[in-house]
Amino acid sequence: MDEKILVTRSSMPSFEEYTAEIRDLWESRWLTNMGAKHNQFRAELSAYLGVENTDLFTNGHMAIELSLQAMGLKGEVITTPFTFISTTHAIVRNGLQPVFCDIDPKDYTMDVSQIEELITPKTCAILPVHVYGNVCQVEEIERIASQYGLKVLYDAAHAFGVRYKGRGVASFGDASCFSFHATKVFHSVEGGAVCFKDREFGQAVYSLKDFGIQSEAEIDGVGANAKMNEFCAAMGLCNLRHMEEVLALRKRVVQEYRRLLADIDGLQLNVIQKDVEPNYAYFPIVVDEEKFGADRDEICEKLRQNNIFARKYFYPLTNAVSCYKDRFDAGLTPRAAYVSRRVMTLPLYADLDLEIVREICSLILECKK
Ligand code: T4K
Repeated sequence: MDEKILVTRSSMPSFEEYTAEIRDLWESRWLTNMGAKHNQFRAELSAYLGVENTDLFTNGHMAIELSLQAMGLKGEVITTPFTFISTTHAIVRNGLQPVFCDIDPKDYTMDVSQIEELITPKTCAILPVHVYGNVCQVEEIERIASQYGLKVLYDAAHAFGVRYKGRGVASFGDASCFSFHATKVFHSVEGGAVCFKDREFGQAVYSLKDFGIQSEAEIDGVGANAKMNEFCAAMGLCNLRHMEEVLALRKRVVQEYRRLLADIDGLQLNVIQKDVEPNYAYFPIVVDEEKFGADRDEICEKLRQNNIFARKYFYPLTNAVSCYKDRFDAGLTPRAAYVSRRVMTLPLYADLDLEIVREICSLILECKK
């Protein structure tokens, strides 16, 4: 392959569409601190996602971190280690204790059958992740949370636009956080959002993203600066207009991967979940080296030699990274550890040529022994 094929490539509106969107910023000179584009983007997102309330942030990480803070939590948070490091960092940076639940080996989300045994008198919340856009078992999580009086904050960084039983995925739980990073299905260059039901939570999080400022003389929270600026909101407004097109293009890529890699002994493809309208965010494969005859790392290397850069999302587990050395025990989540050692995500983006998808699949199949 002459050109480098990376795991993803940002979708963008045309240059003309974006410059038209930002033109009035040269008139208003209002560039950040909850300007007109911020407010318009926020309203359009609530409508698109089918939720009552949305707030915007500089990135998905700050959405999670400040949402946890706004919930006023203390103690232990049950979560998954099979995620991007942001999820765990957000808990730890709030002075909370992550308690790791193992994953379901079929869809890689939290294994809900193990949640109750992890609950202690210190448990205050559950932070599940709709990993790869796969929807967690939201009904069972809701049942457990209401039985034990726990908050539920979903990390929905991968799940933009996903619907479950006809409902936007962010309408479940107390709140759900999205990432609008450039690598995501939908992006605003950098950006993030929280969708929520409770208005008091909304007021708290709105103030926390602006240093905890209530009014000029009243600062009632130890906040941060996590406001989305107008240029990012403008990119979000443009990209939102093209969501259907982007989803259709991504679907075409996923279908081609599925056609060529289905039913290969030793390769587990991402699950097709019942009642879920997916967003084709990632294409993970889990390689069983005994059945396939080659392991995940060999396949990654073979692709790399051919200028194709798949990624090992999510390896290592967040409970096994060096900054948490001696603090957590990845041995307590053995199924997550199994998947993490064997998973890789293949290149996937809207304008990925199907000819390249076919080449990637034949390189993978060449590794089979
Ligand atoms: N929770 C979960 C479950 C998440 O996955 C994430 C983020 C978060 C929370 C936190 O949300 P944010 O605070 O990030 O909004 C990337 C992203 O930076 C990160 O957003 C994402 N998850 C994570 C899974 O992936 P890296 O370090 O792997 O990105 P990088 O720079 O290697 O980029 C990957 C590929 O994307 C590149 O090979 C090419 C392409 N790319 C990259 C950039 C920066 C583009 O096409 N355009 C770009 O501008 O973390």
